[in-house]
Amino acid sequence: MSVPASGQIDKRQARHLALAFVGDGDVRVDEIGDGNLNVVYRVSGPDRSVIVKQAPPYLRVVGDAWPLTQDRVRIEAECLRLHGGLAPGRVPDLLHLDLEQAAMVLEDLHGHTVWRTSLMAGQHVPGVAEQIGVYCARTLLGTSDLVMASERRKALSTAFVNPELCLITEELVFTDPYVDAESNRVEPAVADLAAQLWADLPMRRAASQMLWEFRTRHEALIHGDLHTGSIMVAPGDARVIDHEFAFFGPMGYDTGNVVANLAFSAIAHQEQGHSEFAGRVTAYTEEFWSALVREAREVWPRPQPWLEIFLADLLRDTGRYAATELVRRIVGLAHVADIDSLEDGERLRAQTRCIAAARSVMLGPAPRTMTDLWKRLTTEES
Ligand code: SR1
Ligand code: MG
Repeated sequence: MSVPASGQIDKRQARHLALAFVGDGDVRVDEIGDGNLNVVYRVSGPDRSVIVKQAPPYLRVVGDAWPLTQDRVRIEAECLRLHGGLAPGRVPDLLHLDLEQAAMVLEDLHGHTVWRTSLMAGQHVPGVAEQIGVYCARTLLGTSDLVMASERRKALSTAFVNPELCLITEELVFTDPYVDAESNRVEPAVADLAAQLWADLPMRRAASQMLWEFRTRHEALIHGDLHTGSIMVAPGDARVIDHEFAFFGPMGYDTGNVVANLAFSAIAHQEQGHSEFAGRVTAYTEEFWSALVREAREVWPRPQPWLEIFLADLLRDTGRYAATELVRRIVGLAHVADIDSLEDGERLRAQTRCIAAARSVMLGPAPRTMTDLWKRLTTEES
């Protein structure tokens, strides 16, 4: 079946792709995606339901004006296979890949919720923070030169060159939020905060150094967009989705995204007076980091006596990348619902705290522990 002129598959084509998996008969197709990049359908048949995810040759939310490579589907599929092999059970099953239509058929995680959604609702989902810590340790160390055979890693590095999606991050995370760029979305209430940031030379210097590191530190095959909207959860079962930003980059970018997005949740709940759930989010962060450290000790190559240095460096980078995520979600193009959904006064306080916390972590001393980092990210000012 050929791709339509729009470059976006329709319900009929989604049904066709899914038919072999859902059973012939009464088949229903619903468009369910609301993401920035792709088109997502749920196809339900007599036997089961599956997800059909397709990448049009442009950014879905913008359309033709922002062309984008469809090679992102191949990268997502290959990363799903590789990360799924290293961290079994932590990604959805890839049932079928159709490169011609830039589409995949995936396991439907219909009992799961997007983690951001359950965090915003204050729902406790046990076990998932720990599983994400294990996922990060296994995928990051497992695709690094510490664990993966050098020849295999060099062969893989060309398959994951991902220039167009990296450029999105380079611009939207490390560049535009630090200047008065057209792409930024700055609410009038935070205009002064944004102007102060654009005049803040130490912050601009730190962000441009991190842009350099993001471009040049090919440490591991990272997910590349590991916020709480890229994680689906059910009690005791976390699944990581949306691997299209994957490339060989700095490990701390993934761990920093996890921590920053938990920080958005904690800050938003604190501002709403939900101190108990904010405390729960603090516990998630500790569980995430302890599991990561525990698993890193398991997979660490015994002959290399610098594990403690590695962990200290990763903690520092986790803080620095968390800081850039905090900044870009307040003054950059793509915001987070945890903060944007707050009422005016609460939102302004949360936004101000995010920028102040980012500054303290980006420019301050390296954190000694996750507890130390988390306090600097989330402690309420008196
Ligand atoms: C224009 S794309 C905006 C954001 O959506 C993705 O999830 C990435 O976070 C990207 O920065
Ligand atoms: Mg996504």
